[in-house]
Amino acid sequence: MKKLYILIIVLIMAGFVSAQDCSDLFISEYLEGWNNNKAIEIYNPTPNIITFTDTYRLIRWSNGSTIADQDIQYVLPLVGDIQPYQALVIIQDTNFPGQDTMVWAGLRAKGDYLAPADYNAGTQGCRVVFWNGDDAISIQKFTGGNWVDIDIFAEIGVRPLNWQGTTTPAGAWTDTPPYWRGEGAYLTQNQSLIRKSTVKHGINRATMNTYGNTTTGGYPNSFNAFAEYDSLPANLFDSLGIHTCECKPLGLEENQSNGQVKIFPNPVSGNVVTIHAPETIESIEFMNMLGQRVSILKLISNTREAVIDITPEMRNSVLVVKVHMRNSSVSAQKIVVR
Ligand SMILES: [Ca+2]
Ligand SMILES: [Ca+2]
Repeated sequence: MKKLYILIIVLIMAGFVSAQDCSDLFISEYLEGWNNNKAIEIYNPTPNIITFTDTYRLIRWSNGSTIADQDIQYVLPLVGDIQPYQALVIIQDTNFPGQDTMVWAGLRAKGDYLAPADYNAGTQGCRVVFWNGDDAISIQKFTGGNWVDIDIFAEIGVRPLNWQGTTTPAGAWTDTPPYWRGEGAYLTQNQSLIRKSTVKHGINRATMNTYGNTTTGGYPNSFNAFAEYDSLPANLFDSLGIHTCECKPLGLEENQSNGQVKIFPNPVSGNVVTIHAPETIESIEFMNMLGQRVSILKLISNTREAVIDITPEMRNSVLVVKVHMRNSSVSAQKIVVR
């Protein structure tokens, strides 16, 4: 009887918790830079155009708020649409001299979607793109007559502390459990966080409340950013507007660069393999013939050439090397490792 009871609970949880892979929008990059350099990147992991209008909105849950969705200033309706596998960048619309601090030109150039930048205007969405490290953010979808969180960044209802154990100046979620207490390195302040390419769906309320047993640490009050994001230092805008995700199939178009990516030697008999690409390399994956990933390497520096050590797991096999480049093209080639 007890076993059956547990099984039913597990089934209900599974139904609740797991959003379907590659089926709806999620946050692919979070940027909290200096001054008003803030950006959020939203990714469409589906093969279809998704229409935002009347269906999606962005909310900033300021300083641990649980009721920001009831204040129009913290709710930004999204309009227009997003193409398949596109990453769309939302920034502040600081066009005019007189704004307290302007968005830098390098970030401005990456913005697809401009959010209101007058914090005190009292208007719809005027306080959304103003996070400073201790705020949660969510994408909501209008479904079944309700607005539902389909992806949550950080944790709604929690305000993390600073290193002094207070909330002024603003703290951040850190790399050290329980992540909200100000210990360790700040991850949500003066950082860019890029969603890992293995992430295929957002975090909803049910997932957020079961962090403890899933990806990010111990509930309550836990947001382990590294469970789903990689970090870059502040004010780097290079990766805005593009996102690498396993939802995107390798298509013909993407294989065009195959001829230009050079991998040598092949077969590999020594301790290293060298990869030379026509564009800046973002990451390199090694897959076995069953499609399982043997290893992945993310390149932080801007380089078109990588020299990679051959690990024992790579020996005596045929591997597919997928090279993901900054311009979103991907090349896949087979190599033989002896
Ligand atoms: Ca805040
Ligand atoms: Ca990106």
